[in-house]
Amino acid sequence: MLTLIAFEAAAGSSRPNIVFIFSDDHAVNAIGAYGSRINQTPNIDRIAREGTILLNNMCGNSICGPSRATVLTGLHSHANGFKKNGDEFNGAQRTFPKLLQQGGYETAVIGKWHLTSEPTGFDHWDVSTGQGSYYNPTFISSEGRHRIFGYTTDIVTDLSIRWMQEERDSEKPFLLMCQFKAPHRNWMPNIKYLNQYDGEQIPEPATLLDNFEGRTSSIRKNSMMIGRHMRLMGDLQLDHPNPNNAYDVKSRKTDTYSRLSPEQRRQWYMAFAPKNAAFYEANLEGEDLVRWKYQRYIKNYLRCITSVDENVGRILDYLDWAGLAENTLVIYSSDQGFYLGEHGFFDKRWMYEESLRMPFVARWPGVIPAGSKVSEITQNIDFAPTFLEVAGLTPPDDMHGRSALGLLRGESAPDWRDSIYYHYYEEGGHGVARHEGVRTDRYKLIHFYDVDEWEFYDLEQDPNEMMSRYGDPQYAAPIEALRAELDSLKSTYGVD
Ligand code: SGN
Ligand code: CA
Repeated sequence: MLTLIAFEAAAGSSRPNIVFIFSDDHAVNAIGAYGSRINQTPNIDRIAREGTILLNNMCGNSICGPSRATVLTGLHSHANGFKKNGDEFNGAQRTFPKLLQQGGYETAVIGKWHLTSEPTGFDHWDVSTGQGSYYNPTFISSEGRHRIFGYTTDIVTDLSIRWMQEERDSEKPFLLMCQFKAPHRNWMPNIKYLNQYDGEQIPEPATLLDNFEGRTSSIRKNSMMIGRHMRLMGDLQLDHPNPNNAYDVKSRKTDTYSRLSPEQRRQWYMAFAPKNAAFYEANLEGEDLVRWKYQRYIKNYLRCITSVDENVGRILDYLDWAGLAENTLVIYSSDQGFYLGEHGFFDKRWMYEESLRMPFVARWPGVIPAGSKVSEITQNIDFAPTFLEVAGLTPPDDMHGRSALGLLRGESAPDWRDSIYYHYYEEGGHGVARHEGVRTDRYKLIHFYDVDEWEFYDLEQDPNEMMSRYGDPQYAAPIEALRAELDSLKSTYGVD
């Protein structure tokens, strides 16, 4: 059974609320607090400024369902059973929301779930069906399906605020998991931001035109290139809706705009029709076409983030107004990172930095020192034990992760881990081969085990991972050390 450990929060004797704001595919490279060169996120940055930022936080399997299953269980994919999207999460297993609930917390999850089975361990749940829709989305709760008119990120926030204000048991501390669909593919912004960034050039990543020299055949076989694989129709709005037909043929086929109201369709037409006419006029080819596609993609991705950030601001504002800010741990994170044109990619899955890294900023006044930074290597296996300790509960010993509360408080942890284990299991999605690997503060070793190809990077010398050093005699010692570390991590976590 759970034991309550002595709870000593500077903020008071009552156990804190936990508001976990989680988005989908938000890369650190598109967050101001992480040094974004391409956008501003004042509200997410506010959490970091008034709290802390985990600078080296990573996932264990860079894909949606698996990352979420790990967050809930504190276990790597092989142990929680959810290795790839489409698997069914075993809701009978131990999760941190269940332990919080048993420990006296009121619990809720609102927004994207994507774990196939119904949520368990929540007093209240109201989640998107599947991936969810950007416009006029359908939700499913214990009472059945319902559809709400409006824009997804606003709606998930409305439902979250309503639950905190009107629906929860206010006698209990609470856990709210507020989980946005955005900025997931196909990057549909809110009407009011359809013209944000018009006339601007968003800086390109240095590796947009990567030719994959110096790496294995595995990276070349991908199907996630902005140039070759991102669709002009569906992904890049060249099929803007026809405002005169309720459902034109293209919309019905791709389902891109079929959920939009006539007025929403008209706004989309006004925003994209002129830009699309200019695109056809220009007749771009080759690198020029890749650069145009990058601009169209990144602007829509960033417009989606504008709504995410705005709604993070609404939640912070609500917590202030309701007098909850002082005794609430609020976190902003995302299920994995994403490629914003680095290596010419979109999507995630690889163990390369941009999708491996997960944002994590957290504020808890009086406990987390304002403006602090954590450099230790943390991972999504640590979320569950951290939240349990925050709630005054003892994290079970057999969770793979470890509570990072001490790090969040600004304490040093000399025996903190110095490497993480990674394993991507899906076969074929976006042409990414299965792989596992290990990363330390300086080095990364990746094994594409189906084809037995290895890559090794010195992140200090080569932060963009453009040259694998596997087999380079100069790196013989660290390569051997990382191979041993990989074996050791697998035995620690019980990987077959
Ligand atoms: C969809 C997307 C993919 C994406 C997966 C997984 N295609 O299938 O690009 O990799 O989701 O995303 S789309 O045409 O439907 O947009 S995840 O976040 O759920 O893991
Ligand atoms: Ca995701």
